[in-house]
Amino acid sequence: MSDNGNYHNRGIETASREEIASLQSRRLKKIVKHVYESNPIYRRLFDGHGVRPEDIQSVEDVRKLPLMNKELLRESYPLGLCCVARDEVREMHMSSGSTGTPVIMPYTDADLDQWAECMARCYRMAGSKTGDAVQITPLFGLFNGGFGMYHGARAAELFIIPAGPGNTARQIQLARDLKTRIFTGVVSYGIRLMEVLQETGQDLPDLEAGIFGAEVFSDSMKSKISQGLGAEVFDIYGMTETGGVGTLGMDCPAHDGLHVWEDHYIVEILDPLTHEPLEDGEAGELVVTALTREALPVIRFRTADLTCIISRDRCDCGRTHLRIAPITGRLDDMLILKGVNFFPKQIEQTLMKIPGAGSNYQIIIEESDGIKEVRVNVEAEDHVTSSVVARALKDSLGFRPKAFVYPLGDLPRQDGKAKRVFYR
Ligand code: DLL
Repeated sequence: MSDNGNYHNRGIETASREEIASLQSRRLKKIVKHVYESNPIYRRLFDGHGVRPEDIQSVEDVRKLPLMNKELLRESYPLGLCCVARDEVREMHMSSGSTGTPVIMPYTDADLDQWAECMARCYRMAGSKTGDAVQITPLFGLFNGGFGMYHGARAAELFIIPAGPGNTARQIQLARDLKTRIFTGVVSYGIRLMEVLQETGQDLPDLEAGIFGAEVFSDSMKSKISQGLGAEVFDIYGMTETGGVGTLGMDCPAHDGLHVWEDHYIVEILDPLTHEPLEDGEAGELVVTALTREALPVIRFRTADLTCIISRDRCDCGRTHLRIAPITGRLDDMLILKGVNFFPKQIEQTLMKIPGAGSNYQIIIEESDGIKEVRVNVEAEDHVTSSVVARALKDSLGFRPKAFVYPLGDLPRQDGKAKRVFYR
């Protein structure tokens, strides 16, 4: 299916809006029937909402279906929502469950192909060509990042270096020796790689693209990593519940929003409180219906991720699949302080614009006697003072948090997704 140029599947990636809508309608009907007939939890959910598979005839009918959230997936741990026989399951991944019971995502053979297809489109969109070396740094394990990037790289016919995380000095050596063209990882790993390159005065002469995601990614952090690596950086999106990394898409070389693979997913943006649909351009909660997965297709899944639809027009890259804004944060990440609502991403965006500021930071919410204060710790070069940081934050947030500057390399780092917000 590989294509010349920057498409993995040119026909579908550039299909007209009418073709996409008609495909979505057919697939929605089929998937609703599948989950209803194969899983008692789905059947109860639909019956309780007074909707039957026959009521779903076109893509607009998606709004007749009930919403589901992470809680339902957790309650049905381990495989309660699985819609295929157990002997059809070939692989599983699991979300870390930092807030409670984990969620298991089972995959059939066809699901693994669907995942690989979505990921391969992302690789091609980032400019990779058959035989290019890709260094995959997310964990290979229950986390979906490593294996998803692996399955996709097989489909995109890349030369896979399954490095996993850590040992950055060795990763750099490998990348130089094997002429790595694409680095993939969680955003924090992109930062780590950039820092070690800077510390050791090395570069990666063959690197063309960095594909990073799994964490909130401000534009200023993105351009900083791009400069540090000397490569174009892409923001890749996906989650365990939709089938993993890359399933929901990535930005293209036009870098004007993330293309969502609409032949595989219907996305809606809803008001998080009223669940009413929002207009394009209005920010709200992303709700996703998986159209082509077999083992556990989520239906109107409330992701808790905040974004908006930027455009449904054909993009400069030629693709027609709609574009969403980079994720602002999760609903539960919103901080309210001194009457101001804000997301950690705004703090990141501001810090990364301060000349001399490093890439590692922490946001600490201190609460005493019901009064909340925010303290921002950031690594920076010697000439950056805490008052410079506090002033920059005041200008963007509207109130002045406490700011503390640490020498570069002093704040703790962890493998995998970085923890940025701490409560005391
Ligand atoms: O983080 C999948 C992934 C792996 C994406 C590697 C990109 C790279 P989960 O662990 O299930 O899966 O976490 C999913 O992470 O609901 C978002 O809140 C957040 N997230 C994922 N990608 C992005 C992104 C993987 N590009 C949760 N920007 C999602 C912002 C992201 N947040």
